[in-house]
Amino acid sequence: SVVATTELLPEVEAFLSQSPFPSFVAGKNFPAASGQTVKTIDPGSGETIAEIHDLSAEEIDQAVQAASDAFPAWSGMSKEERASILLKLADAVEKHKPIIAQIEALDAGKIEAQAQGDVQNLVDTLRYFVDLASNVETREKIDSPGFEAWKYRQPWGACAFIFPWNFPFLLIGWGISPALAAGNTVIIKPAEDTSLSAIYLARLAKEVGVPDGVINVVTGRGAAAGAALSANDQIKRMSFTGSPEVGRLVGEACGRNLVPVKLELGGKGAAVVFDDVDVAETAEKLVGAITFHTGQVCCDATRWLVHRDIYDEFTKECVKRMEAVQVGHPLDPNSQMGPVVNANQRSRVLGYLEKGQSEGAKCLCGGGEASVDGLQGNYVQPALLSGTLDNVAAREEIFGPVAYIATFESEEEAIAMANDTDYGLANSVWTKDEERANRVAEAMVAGNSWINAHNVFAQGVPYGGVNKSGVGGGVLSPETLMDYYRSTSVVRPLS
Ligand code: TXE
Repeated sequence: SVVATTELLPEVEAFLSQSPFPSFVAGKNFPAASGQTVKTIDPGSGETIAEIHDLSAEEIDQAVQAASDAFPAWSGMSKEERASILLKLADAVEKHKPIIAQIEALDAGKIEAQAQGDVQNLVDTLRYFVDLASNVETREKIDSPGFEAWKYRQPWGACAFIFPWNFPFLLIGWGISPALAAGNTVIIKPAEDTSLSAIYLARLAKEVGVPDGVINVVTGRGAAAGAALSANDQIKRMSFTGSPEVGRLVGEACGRNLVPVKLELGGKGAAVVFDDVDVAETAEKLVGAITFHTGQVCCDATRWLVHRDIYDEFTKECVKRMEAVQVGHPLDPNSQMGPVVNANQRSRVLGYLEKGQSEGAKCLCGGGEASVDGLQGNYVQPALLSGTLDNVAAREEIFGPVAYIATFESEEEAIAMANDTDYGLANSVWTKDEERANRVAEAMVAGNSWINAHNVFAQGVPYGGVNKSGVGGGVLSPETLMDYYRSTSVVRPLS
């Protein structure tokens, strides 16, 4: 058995026993002709749980062809018919939630209850965009004196998506839901560490009647399969979520082919904490945010900017809570925080802790590997560093449960500190003063500002980054849906 801490659902055992997993293209299993595979490891136990096929560039092109071939029939369907198929998929995912969540927990090292939330999020996102698309006017009249004019909207064709390993299933929902609802077909490239839930979804889609070729999943290494997908000039749109380094490569490839691209990249968010807050409650929420999915969250608050007068009390409250976090296997119901995704990521986190301290930061708690009884997982302790913001650990994205705390005296100084970053994804402000909260929320340069909260999302509220955190518009909103239609202006002069 894979983990000692719990029994797997029989459906999950049965699914995993089918390894090695081919990709899924044109409604069929799609193996790599080379026979090459990539191992999928449970980050909580270090055990190999499955293997996935590693597709070649040529095979990636075949998958894009399959998506292009499926486009005329899918886009030609009535809105109602398409909606009913997609809603069937949403229902089926909801019904299989415990199975998908357990696969995701094992594959991505995600606490099972959180994985269930991710699965439900895909369901809700899909329903939201299907509903929104049903109200989009295919022909929208344009008022222009002397002309009869209208906008004619159509989907683009085959849209490609490259996803990271931190929210494998949820991000698929954010990405493909608007594309499919608008009538596009999709090619999904999940991260090589976490491809299982995507494969499960593609198979489920086939079962509920999503036509072959509408949802394709291609698996394999980023540098080969991912690069081939971004370099394919038949895709009509590309969406990438992941590191800024790879985002640049994907952007360059799409630029050469003149393919529109959406990039959702990293962050180094700030939480600005004023001296009028309830200190214990704010500490509780911020420790909860930085330990949520082991800090592998791009919109996390990783820089905690705290008013000088409450610094001592605030750090004491945070340390107490960080030290009490129960680290353990994602399928153990007692665990509050799981492992990081792989050994590389653990070295990265520990490396930043070391570099940060060698540049003068003080480590107030945590800062090492965590051991979980009998398991060889990639566990780390939540850590709190303190110091000045010129430190490497305060400037670069660590992507682990590490917060960096610094002090400020005035509102202006806090805003300047929050904005002193190349990133611009998400920040939060914490104060009982509503006016000040609104002012600071609007003054911080980023796609998202939260007030007395962090990491809160709703379908309909745009989410995305500015500056080095992202380009091409965000996700989750009516604007996102419109990105997945091209429009033709039709004009007839009346005289
Ligand atoms: O991400 P990559 P990695 C950050 C985080 C993390 C670091 C490295 O700081 O520590 O990135 O993570 C595919 N052409 N984020 O290396 O490489 C790859 O297969 C095309 C933040 O895992 O960006 C995967 O599907 N595709 C981020 C996807 O890109 C390529 C979430 C993301 O992998 C490719 C993840 C290439 N040349 C990491 N190389 C966030 N902000 O949400 C790789 N890929």
